[in-house]
Amino acid sequence: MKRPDIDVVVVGAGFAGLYMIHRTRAEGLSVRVFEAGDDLGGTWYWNRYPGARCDVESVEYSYSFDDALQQEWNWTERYASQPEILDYARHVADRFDLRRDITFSTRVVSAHFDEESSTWGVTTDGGETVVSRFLVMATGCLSSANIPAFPGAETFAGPTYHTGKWPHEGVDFTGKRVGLIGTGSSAIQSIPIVAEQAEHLTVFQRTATYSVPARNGTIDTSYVEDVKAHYADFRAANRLEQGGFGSRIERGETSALTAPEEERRAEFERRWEAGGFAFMASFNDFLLDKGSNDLLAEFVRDKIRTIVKDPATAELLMPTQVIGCKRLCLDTGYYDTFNRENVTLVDVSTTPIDRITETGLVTGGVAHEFDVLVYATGFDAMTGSILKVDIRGRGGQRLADAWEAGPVTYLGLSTAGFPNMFMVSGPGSPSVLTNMIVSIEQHVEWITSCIGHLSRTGFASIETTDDHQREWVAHVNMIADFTLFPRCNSWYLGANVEGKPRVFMPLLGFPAYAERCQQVAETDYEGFVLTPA
Ligand code: N01
Repeated sequence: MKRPDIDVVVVGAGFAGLYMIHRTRAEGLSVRVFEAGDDLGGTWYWNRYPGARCDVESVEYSYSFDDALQQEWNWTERYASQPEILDYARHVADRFDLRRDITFSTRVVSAHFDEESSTWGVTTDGGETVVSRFLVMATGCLSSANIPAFPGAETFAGPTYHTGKWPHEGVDFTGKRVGLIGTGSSAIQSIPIVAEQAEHLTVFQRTATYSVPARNGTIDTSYVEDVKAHYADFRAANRLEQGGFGSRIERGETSALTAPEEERRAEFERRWEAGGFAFMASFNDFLLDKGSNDLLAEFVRDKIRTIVKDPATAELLMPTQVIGCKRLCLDTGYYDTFNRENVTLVDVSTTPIDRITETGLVTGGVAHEFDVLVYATGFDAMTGSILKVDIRGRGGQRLADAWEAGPVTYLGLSTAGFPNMFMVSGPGSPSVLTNMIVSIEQHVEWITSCIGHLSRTGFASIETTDDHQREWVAHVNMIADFTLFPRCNSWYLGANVEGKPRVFMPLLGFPAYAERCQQVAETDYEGFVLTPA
């Protein structure tokens, strides 16, 4: 029988891994975190591309578990930049003495379950194997870079970068001709800044994106004072929101279809001027009714027509898909950047990228030349980083095989055949459709209280069943099917990665989900089999 070296091994030292340390210690258990980077911060450690910042307001995108922490930390901008969020993560780690349980620059390569001892043997790229009772994958939803396999990619003579693996020393584009592939959130934030520096920027767009002004700026101190005076209530109200944030957003309670045209336009206009995600809340049915969605989409297209001077470029920049079924982008000067003389937009939807060459790329038989290539091509979302680890459960079954037709989980927390393994914000949980920190706190609290309970009551293992996870996946998809979300080729569906099974992965509706998790815990972990030691 293998004897565990430690109670809990956690993979990843982002916001989830950090909070796992704090809560596991509070349960009186031992924990060790392995982190591939040489410092903590996860998403905010890796995504250092120009302009990287959060699209959830800073007073909300922060931990709520400690009142002194939320009172003492001061954000400087409405939407925090990557360096400031990373500083915050470091501050939290130091304040709660978290670093001593983290092993940096170490990637977990495999985790194999031993049925006899109900333990996980976790092996790192340094050759160390640790035996733990529990394994927690805190690897993040958007942490496995997606770089499409363009023929000839290795022949490009200049430097190449992916937005999610940006060099720590930064990149100086001065005097360079830059090619940038992609127009998602990362591209939309970086394009205006790269354009200011570069001699020329060519953007290769496959799908045009809806973007709304962020209206970022110095944080309003009287607003912060007010939030801080009522922080507990503010957090509690946010946890009752669909996305775990935005309780102070004014939400329209009627359909856009019933509002008189003038009133509707005025409301859209008011929200466009205010900036941020509140734009999607002017009426209540944008993600339920295509007719209503069309009205909002057309408003954004009108804005693009007004902002972008060249009609052909404006036409190309106009998205046609449902607005909101891919993550809405928030920008600072994105569309206006295409009025610059040194920026060219190239459509690669009808003529995909044929190949990368030594000096650029070829699309539709036309060569485009540049010195530097930036991939803003997103991530193998939600499952990519979990499946990069060779995880084997009961009977040596590989997780990659169990998920061959798409990820199957119960509550997004656990998967059958893989006892004592949990995922933080896994597929099937609200995760990416929420303020991630709210979801992370809810998951970490559930997982650690479950592990604490099992330890106190003498259970060796916990595992969900095939039936429960099948029902759960059906539930997640049924809810998505009520909405317009499945209508786009989004990364929520795995549609951005060639060959990835098409399954809607995140669950809509944070409050009902959190309630369900609570009920499960209160009913002796309904849906799980608990095995005594
Ligand atoms: O990635 P994306 P991202 N040929 O997948 C294109 C969060 N985030 O890193 O749409 C040509 O959105 C692809 O085209 P298409 C946020 O949740 C948040 O930008 O698949 N193009 C798309 O344009 C976000 O949603 C923040 O047709 C190809 C782009 O690459 C998520 O991270 C900031 C291609 C990828 O866009 C991911 O955002 C940044 C190909 N073969 C990120 N393959 C904030 O908080 C892909 N593309 C503000």
